[in-house]
Parts: sequence; structure tokens; C-alpha cells
Amino acid sequence: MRIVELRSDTKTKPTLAMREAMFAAEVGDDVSGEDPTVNRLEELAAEMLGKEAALFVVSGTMGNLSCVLTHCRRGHEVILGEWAHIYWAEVAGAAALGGISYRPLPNQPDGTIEIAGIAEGIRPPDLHYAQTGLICLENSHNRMGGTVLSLDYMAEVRELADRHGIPVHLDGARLFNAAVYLDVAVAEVAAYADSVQICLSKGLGAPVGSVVAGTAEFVARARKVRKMLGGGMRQAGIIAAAGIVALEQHVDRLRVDHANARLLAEGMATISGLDIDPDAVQTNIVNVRMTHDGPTAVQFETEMAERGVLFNTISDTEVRMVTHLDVTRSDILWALEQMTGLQTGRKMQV
Ligand code: TLP
Repeated sequence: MRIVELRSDTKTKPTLAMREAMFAAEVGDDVSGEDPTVNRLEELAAEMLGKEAALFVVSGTMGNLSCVLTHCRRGHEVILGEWAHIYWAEVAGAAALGGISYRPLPNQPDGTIEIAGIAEGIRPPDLHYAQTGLICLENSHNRMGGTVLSLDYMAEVRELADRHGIPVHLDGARLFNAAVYLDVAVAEVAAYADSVQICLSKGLGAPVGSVVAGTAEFVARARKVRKMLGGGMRQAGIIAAAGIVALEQHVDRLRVDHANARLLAEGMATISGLDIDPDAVQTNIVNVRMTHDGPTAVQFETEMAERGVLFNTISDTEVRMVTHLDVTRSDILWALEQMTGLQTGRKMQV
């Protein structure tokens, strides 16, 4: 049966070029800094992100947690969006492991947090209050549908944070998607943050891994935190090699994923029971609502899975579809045909 995998861009399989690079990778013990392939990946990522240094980590979750633990002390409070992945889907790691509390603020549909809200959320230096230790942004914004924070917005947050002497961390799991959408170098977006986490294993297609970047001093401390979290890897060049291919070969092609997401959204806008504004789709994530007379999200997910089109429910009334390098334009057209067939059949039954 034909399968179109839209559950996540994490589902990509390594390309032949990645497998060859992994096979040929020169390796050493990365815990003592002796893996030349990991070192090369870290240098490349730091250069692309415009930062002094970078650190290879196992996952986006470990990258974000390492950064939060490096910026903050116990008792600090982190300002972030209520739909920030760090708050919503990373097992409250900073609270559980770091004694750090979160100050979640409402996310706007475009992924921003209102500047006035952040300003209000920053704690004054009162004896009773927690100290605001960090502001976290996410770009592109996963839960809000792959929306991109503008450079103007990033600059506003930076300016506010600087006025209060608070660092900014950027969860850039899909930062390259954001940069491609904005048509700027990824370093231009990262410039507004003190630390940034990028995922190699999402749209860039590597099988494993993320990178965090910042000043050399910050990264040296984050390296120690990574060790504490059990993230010191040995001959990690085997997986870092695929990460290098991801950064060298898979950035520009993200445009294809964005075009496919747009095509998918435009097609779904014409299918009964589904409610979507194709103009709201900016990158590779498509969130679709079910109309009140349409199927439930779970029903739609289950029935489409039976037809080979896989995606995830994100609420009672909403599903998420994600395009990536293992999904072609022809896959999108086929998926749309399946959806039209299902919805037309449903209407005829009524
Ligand atoms: N996102 C995944 C998971 O939620 C399953 C997905 O499918 O979108 N930041 C952002 C913005 C993310 O979207 C994710 C993962 C992470 C961090 C965490 O990365 P990993 O999964 O590598 O720990």
C-alpha cells in the first residue's frame, strides 16, 4: 500500500549520501574532544549560526534543557509561550531537574508572545519574587502551525531583554525553515538570541541529533551540563557525519517542503468538512480544523490512516500534517485525492 508520511518531519530516513558519510566517518572519543567529525559539525553549525561555538547533543529536548540549565539557577523563572515546545512537550525537564519554574504566557496565532505581556511577566527585584532568568522564543513555531517570528519581533524581544539584563534562548528546532521563509541567512535570525538550539533530525533529514550554539564560554558550560545529563557521547562522529550532510545539502531544499505544504493546504481548502486558510501556511507544518459538521479529528486521522495517509491529531478538532524530504509533490496530490474520496463518500452516506 502507498504510504504518505505526514506525521512529522522527524520521520525522515537518512539519505544515501548520509549513509555513505556515516560509513566513511572518521571518529574518536568525543567526550575528550577527539572526534574529528563531531568537531567539524560543531564548527560548521557555529559558523552558519553566527555564534562562537556549538555543541552536538542527542535531541532537541536535550539541547533546550542544556541551555535552560546553563542560563538559569535553581529558583529562577523562565518566560515562554504556553505553546512553546519547551513548556508543552519536554516533560517539564527544567523544573524536574533544575528547580526552575516556568512563566507561560499566551501565544498569539502567529507564534509570538505579546511584547507588553513579556514586559509585565519580567519580575521586579522584590524580595518575594522569583528572579526572571531567561526568555525563550520558538521559530518557526511548531504548535501554532509552523509560523515564523519576524526579525522585527525578534529585535523587540532582544531590546526588552537587554533593558532588563535577561538572556534570550531560541528553540530553533525548525530555524532553517524560518530562515528560508524569511529569505535570510540563518545567522540573521539567531543573532537576536544568546543561545540557540537547532534540530538536524527534522526537516534537515538527519537520523539523530541537534546542535546548541552561543558564546564559547556559554558552550563550555553547556558541555558540562550535557555531561551531567548523560549526553556525553563517544564515537559520535558516526551520527554527526549525517548532520554535516544535512547542513550542507538540505537547507535550500526546504523550499520544496514549504511549496508542498502550501499545495496541501490549497487542496484541503476545497474539501468539505475541513477548514483551512492556505495563506496562514508559511513553512512545512499544516494545521487543519474540522468544521462543526465534519468528522472529528480522531475519526479523520483513523480513516485516512486506513487509506495510507498518516498524520496526527493535535486537539479534538484539529490535525497536523508536516511535509519533509521523504514527501513528494506527487505524494501530496495522491493524499489530496484520498481525502476528497473519503469526504465525498461521507457526504453521499448522509
Ligand atoms: N517536535 C516533535 C515532537 O513534538 C514529537 C514534532 O514532531 O514536531 N522544539 C520543537 C519546536 C520541536 O518541535 C521539537 C520536537 C523539539 C523541540 C524536541 O526535539 P526532539 O524530539 O529531538 O527532542
